[in-house]
Amino acid sequence: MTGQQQIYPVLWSFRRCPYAMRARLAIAAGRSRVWLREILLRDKPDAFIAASPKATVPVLVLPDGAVIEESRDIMIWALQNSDPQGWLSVWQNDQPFCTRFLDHLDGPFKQHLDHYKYASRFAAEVGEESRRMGAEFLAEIDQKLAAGSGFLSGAGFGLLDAATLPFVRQFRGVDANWFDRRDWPALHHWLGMFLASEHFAAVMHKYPPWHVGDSALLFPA
Ligand SMILES: N[C@@H](CCC(=O)N[C@@H](CS)C(=O)NCC(=O)O)C(=O)O
Repeated sequence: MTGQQQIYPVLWSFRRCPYAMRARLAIAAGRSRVWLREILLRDKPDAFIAASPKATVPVLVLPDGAVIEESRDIMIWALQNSDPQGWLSVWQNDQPFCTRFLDHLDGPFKQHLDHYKYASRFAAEVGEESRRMGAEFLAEIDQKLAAGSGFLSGAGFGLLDAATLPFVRQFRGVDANWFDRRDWPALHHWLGMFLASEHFAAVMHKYPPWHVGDSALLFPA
């Protein structure tokens, strides 16, 4: 296995992590190939921590030893390698807009999502308030989708859609009944299409956690 590991980068991943999902989506869309190493966040392998002491997934280790440890950078790396579906065009057309959008998504929105999701750890009103604040961003997304092509990335599905949808899915998962009753038609359609898509299915296979000595697992399969 070590000979083969020279050929492809290693992606440290966790199936249910939305950051890791967006990285896998871009890798699969770009038809790059990586050796996938699934980990458990509660039992991180020493080799993972050695590769990236910050110890968050996803992490991509390139054959030359370079380490990419931010999900957006992994997406961009994958799509700069190969982008048959034009996912990067939104980034190439307006990088400042993409950066602002992703900063809001990964910053305030993610924080509201976490407070909403883990509301029981906070005072009761924190969950309610976080849901309200998160919902403001979701309503903006609904309007953007409705006003444009039905996607966040210009004419078609692309970088911003793939970067955002795993988090919207997670927000819905907290209380699907509440979510499905919101008046966000374009957003419901966009999320529904994604969840039913081959793109999504292709990155959600279940893999056992990696252990030293395991044979290498090629992703996408
Ligand atoms: N900014 C990072 C965030 C990644 C992140 O926070 N991932 C979570 C899992 S969803 C994680 O690894 N947390 C570390 C832990 O739970 O120990 C990125 O975009 O890649």
